[in-house]
Amino acid sequence: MARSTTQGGGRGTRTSAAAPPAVAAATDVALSRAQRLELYYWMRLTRSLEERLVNLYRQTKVVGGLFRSLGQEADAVGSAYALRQGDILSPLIRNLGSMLVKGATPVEILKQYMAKGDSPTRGRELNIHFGDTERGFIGQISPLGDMVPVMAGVTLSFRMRGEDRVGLVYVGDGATSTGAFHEGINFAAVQRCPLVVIIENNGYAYSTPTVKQSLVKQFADKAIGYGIPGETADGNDVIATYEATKRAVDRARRGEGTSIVELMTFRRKGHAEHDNQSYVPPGQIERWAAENDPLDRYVARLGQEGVAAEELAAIDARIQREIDEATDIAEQSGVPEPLDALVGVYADPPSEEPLWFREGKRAVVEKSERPSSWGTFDAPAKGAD
Ligand SMILES: Cc1ncc(C[n+]2csc(CCOP(=O)(O)OP(=O)(O)O)c2C)c(N)n1
Ligand SMILES: [Mg+2]
Repeated sequence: MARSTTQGGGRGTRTSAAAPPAVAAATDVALSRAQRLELYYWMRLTRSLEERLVNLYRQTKVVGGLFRSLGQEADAVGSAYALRQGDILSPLIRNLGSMLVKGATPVEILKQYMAKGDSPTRGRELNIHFGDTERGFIGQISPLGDMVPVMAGVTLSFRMRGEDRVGLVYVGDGATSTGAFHEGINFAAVQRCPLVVIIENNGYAYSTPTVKQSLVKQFADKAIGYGIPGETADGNDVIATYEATKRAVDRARRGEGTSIVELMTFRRKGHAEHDNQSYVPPGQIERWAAENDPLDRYVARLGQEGVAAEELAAIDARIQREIDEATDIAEQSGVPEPLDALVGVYADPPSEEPLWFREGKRAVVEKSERPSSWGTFDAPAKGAD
């Protein structure tokens, strides 16, 4: 087993999500100064882009729900940063940062959230439900835990083809209670799939706190049941997150199979923007914001390492410019065409000539213009049987 750290919690009572974990001293030596600044860029971009989405949501320009990763930016960015080009990750709704690291662009994200006709899924899916295997992120499906068996299959194919590639799948604390999680991770473990399972322990699944989700002390302890390494890391420390994930990624690439990495963090916003979090004990959100904000912590750390405040301000200004430009472009796009709903879903639409309901000529069109398999809507003639 790899090192398994535990934070907080007595027997059967895991309190870790209720209290910010202690700030651990990091021992990172591998990341260059440019890479450390890059980590800052991705985290700040994630937060600022979501703040722009909140503005658009309040202007009713976002179609559907808005899911925030406020306070979880380090966990998304640090873990995705441990992958190489060619590796594949499977994000969740709170992994905007991971997708940005893997090459998704702000303009795509904005168009997708606004369901524009030229968004990645042309309005057929919302928020960050889209994928691009070339860039290395696959489209998520909503049933919790189901991406674990999907990614077991993806990484089994890497292994069978002898490819030097690794997969990473994100699951929330809530998703660990599903059958799909268990079946997928067990299969990946026994097949020695090069898969890293990131459990984002953010304290809640909708309104259910982790203590009502599972009695394990840490979710990484579940690794014992699958015979694989498990490690818990401070998910609000981007360097610690990167390092823990990198250890698991390196093991997978060396042919040592599947691992669990549990990242301790906290969901500071509701499940989505509509959720007022009335079920969260008073003071808990404020405490995480004041004492354990991943960006505040990283800014303080970069300052100690000699990065000037002006350098970070220049990155912030660049991000604002990029988001403003992306918003202008996204706002100019139109809505999808109705027929886009049929294209590329299961099969292409029938190749027949335009049908009566598309042309508005129902009364004059013969029944035979419709594919026979579609049936007819004609009422029987009066007096017929
Ligand atoms: C099998 C299944 N059950 C219920 C849901 C509805 N649902 C969507 S997100 C969610 C909570 C997810 O919590 P968690 O896995 O901890 O992820 P988080 O939202 O905290 O990132 C639920 C219950 C679902 N999508 N799939
Ligand atoms: Mg959760």
